[in-house]
Amino acid sequence: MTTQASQSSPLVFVLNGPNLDLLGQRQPELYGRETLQQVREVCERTAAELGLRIEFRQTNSEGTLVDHIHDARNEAQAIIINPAGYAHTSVAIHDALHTCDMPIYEVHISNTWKRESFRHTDYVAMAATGQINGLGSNGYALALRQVAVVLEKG
Ligand code: CA2
Repeated sequence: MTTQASQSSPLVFVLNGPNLDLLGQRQPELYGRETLQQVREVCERTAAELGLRIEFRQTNSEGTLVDHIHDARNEAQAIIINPAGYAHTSVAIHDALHTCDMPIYEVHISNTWKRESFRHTDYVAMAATGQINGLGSNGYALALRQVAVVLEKG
C-alpha cells in the first residue's frame, strides 16, 4: 500500500524504556536479532503506509520517560510504549499515562507472562488501552495498525 503521511497526519509517539538501546546485541532468544534502529525503520515504513507520523524515542531514565509522556500528551494522538523494566515498577509512568486522553498501546517484545513472576506485575498495563505481548518486535507494527483503526473510527 502507498498511503503517504503528511504534516496533518495523526502523530503517534513510540516510546522505549531502559536497555532497549541494546536490542540485537544480547539475548536474541528473548528479544530477537533486530536492533532498535531496525525497529524504528519498520515503524517509520509502517506509519507511512498507514498515513501516520511517528516520533520514536528511547531513554534509560524514568524521569525522562515521564517527560516524553508529557510531550505526547501535548502533541500526539496516540502512544505506543515499551516501558521495558519500568512496566513492573513505575507508579510515576502509570500516573503520567493516566493523564493522557488518547489510545495507549503497551508493547513487550518477549512474553512477560512466561518469565519471572516479578514481570507479572505491570503498572503500565493498568493505564493502557491494550497490550501486545510476546509477538517479538512485530508488536510495534501491529500496535501502529491498531492505532490506525481506532483513530479512523474515532
Ligand atoms: O519484552 C520486552 O519488550 C520487555 O519490555 C523488555 C525489558 C524487560 O525488562 C521487560 O520485562 C520486557 C528488558 C529490555 C532489555 O532489553 C535488552 C535487549 C538486549 C539485551 C539485553 C536487554
